[in-house]
Amino acid sequence: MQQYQQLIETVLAQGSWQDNRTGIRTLSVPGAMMRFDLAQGFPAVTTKRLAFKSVVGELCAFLRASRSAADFRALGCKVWDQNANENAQWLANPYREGVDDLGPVYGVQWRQWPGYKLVDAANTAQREDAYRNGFSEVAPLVENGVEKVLLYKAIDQLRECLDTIVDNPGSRRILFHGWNPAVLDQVALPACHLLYQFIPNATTREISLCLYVRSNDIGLGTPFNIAEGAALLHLVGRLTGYTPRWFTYFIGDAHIYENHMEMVQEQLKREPYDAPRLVIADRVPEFARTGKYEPEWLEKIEPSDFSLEGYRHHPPLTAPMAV
Ligand code: UFP
Repeated sequence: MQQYQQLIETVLAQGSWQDNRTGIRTLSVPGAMMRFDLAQGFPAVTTKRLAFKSVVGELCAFLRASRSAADFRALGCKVWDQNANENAQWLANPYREGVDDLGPVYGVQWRQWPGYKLVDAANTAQREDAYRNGFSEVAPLVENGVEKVLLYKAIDQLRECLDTIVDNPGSRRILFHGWNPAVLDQVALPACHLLYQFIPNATTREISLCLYVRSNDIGLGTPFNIAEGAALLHLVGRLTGYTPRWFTYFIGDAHIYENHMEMVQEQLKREPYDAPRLVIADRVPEFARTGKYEPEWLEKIEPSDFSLEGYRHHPPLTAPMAV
């Protein structure tokens, strides 16, 4: 995780102060990248303690398409409580469905992206094709005097990625997106980590991930998001028969909050330790060994199925999260 320290140094050296909606200024750099070789270990921050249980709890909640902070808490992740119940703008949002509701955040888009198609009612070839692909009819309607049918499908983008990794690993279209413009006004927080592209290689049997994060809080968010993306890549590799390899992490707005300066400065003084190893429990089927493809494990996986082996870290550091 020397790269994390380098990122902090880059922002300290090249960043500009910026105001933002939280009221806490940030030192920001537009555009940054880190690339981790997972064959060398798991990219857990070692210059402070990584909240690993919270990371894998959140990941499990996303995989189950949760939209309630209560579900996240039940899985061991409390980071959503403030977003759900303390942000005045969200509390006043007409789409909010009560205490703990977050709206259709991350996992809802990953697993149940609301997909619509409008086809001519008379075009049976199009309608039948859509039905074969899992769309169903919502309503007939008339557009410019032409009779149409509105079709709907909750698209399981992540499941479709896994299917493609197994069936067509040469594809360069294996990605899922968390940024759904139609629901930006309905969520407690628009997606920060939002574009995930898997790149399997059928020759080496390795799988890599490119992740794009539009806005990243380097003090608190980045170590969390790196660990979560890497854990997801490990899980996807396990279920599809590939060894996790390169994890490339792109940031749009890379920023350090003013009240996190002490925390990041302290981390620069600390010498990073060797990376730990991520272990996924034996009960989660290893496609490469069993030959059985069982994508339903995406919903069944529990935080306790993930553990870090040999995780040595410096004492914990904390700072307030900007909401
Ligand atoms: N943030 C992260 N990672 C996340 C997440 C939020 O770094 O996974 F959900 C931070 C980035 C930013 C703030 O500081 O939360 C989101 O604010 P905005 O939507 O204004 O970019």
